Amino acid sequence: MKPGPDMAVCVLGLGRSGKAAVEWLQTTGAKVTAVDGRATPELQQWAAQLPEEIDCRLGERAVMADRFDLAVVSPGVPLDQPQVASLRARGVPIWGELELGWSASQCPVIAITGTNGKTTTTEWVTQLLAEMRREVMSAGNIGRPLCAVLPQTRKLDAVVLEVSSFQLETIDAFRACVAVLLNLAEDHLDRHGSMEDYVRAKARVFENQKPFDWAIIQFEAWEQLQALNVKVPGKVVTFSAYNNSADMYVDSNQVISRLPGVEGFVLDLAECALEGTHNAENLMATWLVGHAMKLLPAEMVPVLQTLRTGEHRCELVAECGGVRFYNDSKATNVHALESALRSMPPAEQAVRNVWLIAGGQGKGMDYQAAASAVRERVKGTWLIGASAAEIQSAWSPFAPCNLAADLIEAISEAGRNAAPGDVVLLSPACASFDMFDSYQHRGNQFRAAVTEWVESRQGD
Ligand code: UMA
Repeated sequence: MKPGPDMAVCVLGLGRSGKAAVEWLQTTGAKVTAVDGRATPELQQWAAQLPEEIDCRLGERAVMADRFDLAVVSPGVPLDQPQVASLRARGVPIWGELELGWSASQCPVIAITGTNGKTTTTEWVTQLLAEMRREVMSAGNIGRPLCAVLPQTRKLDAVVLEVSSFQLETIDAFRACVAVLLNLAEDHLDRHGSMEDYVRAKARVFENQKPFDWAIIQFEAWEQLQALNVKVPGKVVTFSAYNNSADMYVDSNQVISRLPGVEGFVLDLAECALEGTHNAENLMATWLVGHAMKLLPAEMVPVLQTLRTGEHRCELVAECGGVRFYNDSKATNVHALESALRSMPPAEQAVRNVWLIAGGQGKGMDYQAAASAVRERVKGTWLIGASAAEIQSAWSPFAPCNLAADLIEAISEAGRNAAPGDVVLLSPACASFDMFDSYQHRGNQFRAAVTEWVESRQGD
């Protein structure tokens, strides 16, 4: 199916994805109806500059009776939402914005998914390929919809896409020549209902691959797919920082490969300025994508040694009186919090040196899953947001749990209690939308409030 002048297309949800889809569809001549449940001033302004032939309906939540040949839904629109359910019941194909973008993309796709690390790995793969003089660009869940970069894809060697389970739920023929699954842990259960459904949504990244495509999968995630009997038609290559049965694994801080043609030592992790096993795995996945894209090991290593994590990912934002403050606002699930706790620098005398600020909008996750990391590393917690009480009851047996009215109070309480050698870590294990616009907004507020708090202490 190819959107064109003879097609009536409904676009549901007008956030970044929906707007990009409408703007792309407009260039194909399709008859577009653009719908959003909200009618914010920002959306009204955007709608006002659209050409007249686009039927834009803001604030519309009722089920539509119109006839459509295709519906394009944004990742944030659940598939059981009444408008989507009604379109589907009438036999209208439902595509996500990712499928629409892929159907019009003119270059090969590298797709990166997983519960955690996908933004970092997408950035690293893009950087690695760019430094090796490939024309590449990142897009997708990273914040830039594929539909927004379609004109550029004509001159790219590849587009590196961060893809989420929400996006993968609504693919049809989407195919990546290289697809990566970084890890699988509980997340978005409020949307997917069960871990099995979440895993099956993630595994769809592989479903349309050909036998010559690459499926780069964390060893433990591969075991989870096999337990569910998920078929992966591409060439499977596994990696793991925990299990040396994988095709690429870690032994005494050295990355070792058993891939045909590149057997043996690949990379010394001590020469990479990154903490934590999660970053070792993100590096291995990056190397494996480079390998699939025909880069040579010797040319990849110097680039891998320069890679760093971005903002809001265990980012050191201040140090005051021997206390370090880390912003890990990107940790929106329990697994990401565990990785952050395990990668925090221990104090000379004690491993239990973390004052943790967590909480926010929950996603149906089991906070008890972090119990052992909390017990090992956390001296005390300050909990904020809608899920604070639920987290308090899950973690109280393992560390002192306090409720804070907001982020500012949490920072000042944690900072006041911290001793030299301690760490104050914001790693919420929750989405931000109950108190902030996004995880970036939450991280920026944290950074600003920490800076203010540190300055106020320096005046003491
Ligand atoms: N809306 C309706 N009806 C509904 C639900 C929503 O009309 O029933 C409307 C809202 O009023 C709003 C629009 O839909 O105007 C929002 O759509 P959206 O939530 O899909 O937001 P976008 O701005 O299009 O952002 C999406 C991704 N958002 C989600 O998956 C929730 C962004 O990922 C992504 O960067 C962007 O597309 C570009 O591809 C964000 C995210 O939180 C970062 N992703 C999750 C994650 O990483 O954990 C999956």
